Amino acid sequence: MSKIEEVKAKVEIGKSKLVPGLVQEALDEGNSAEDILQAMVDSMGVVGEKFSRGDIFVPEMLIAAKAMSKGVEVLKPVLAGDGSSKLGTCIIGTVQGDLHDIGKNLVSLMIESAGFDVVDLGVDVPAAQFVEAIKENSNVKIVACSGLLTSTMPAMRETVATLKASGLTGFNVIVGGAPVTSEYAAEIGADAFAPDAGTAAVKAKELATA
Ligand code: B1M
Repeated sequence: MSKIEEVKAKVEIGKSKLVPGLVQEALDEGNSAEDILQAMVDSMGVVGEKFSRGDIFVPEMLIAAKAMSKGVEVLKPVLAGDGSSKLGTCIIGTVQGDLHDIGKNLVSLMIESAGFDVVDLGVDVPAAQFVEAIKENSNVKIVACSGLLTSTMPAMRETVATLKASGLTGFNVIVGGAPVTSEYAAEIGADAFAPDAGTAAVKAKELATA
């Protein structure tokens, strides 16, 4: 089994103590950070499928998520650019009712690498808190909303509506997360949709420099 396959297998079964070392070994073997990250994202896909089938339950999903987060920590310095060009501030959070943060954290990392100062509001963020954060921080150019559950898509809609109705200007809203589509993003009035963290960073840069 290759190192990268080992990473994938150990994330799936939530071996958070082993994963960081394996990720480092996979890097040392010459695998790219992007390929290792993709292997871990694939693991979470498998975990999700097992959960859907009823083969595993929430605690197993949680430990797999923890293992992936530990692996991402090792990749962070490799994935992150120097972030030297300053494009403004990005407020990011997972919408209200939703506790998933791995995708949001990756988006945060990539947007920071693209040159933004990132203010991460965490998970389960009410619409009003996004608005407050824009008021409390200077030069906010991007508000990034993540959501992983179909049941929290209405919260994403409410967040975008609240941001647009706030009277505040000078920023664009990017939305994303597994159940979100470009059609849905357009329907709820978001300025952009991104299917993955890398694209979110590209769109954020495009919007902030347009
Ligand atoms: Co959750 N969960 N979960 N879960 N969980 C899913 C999402 C699910 C698809 C699993 C399944 O059934 N197959 C399912 C949702 C079904 C649906 O709504 N359609 C589900 C469910 C049902 C639940 C609970 C309701 C389970 C329960 O309690 N019965 C519960 C809800 C809790 C809540 O949020 N209120 C729950 C809980 C959890 C844990 C807490 C145990 C844990 C999360 C831990 C954590 O995040 N710290 C967890 C996990 C780990 C998952 C799966 C297995 C993995 C998610 C993940 O991290 N993926 C997930 C199955 C799956 O995704 N296939 C599942 C890896 C990550 C890199 O991908 O977050 O999609 P993702 O991010 C991607 C893109 O979506 C995108 O970029 C990233 C890649 O570059 N992206 C953006 C994300 N945000 C973006 C924002 C952007 C742009 C792109 O712009 C701003």
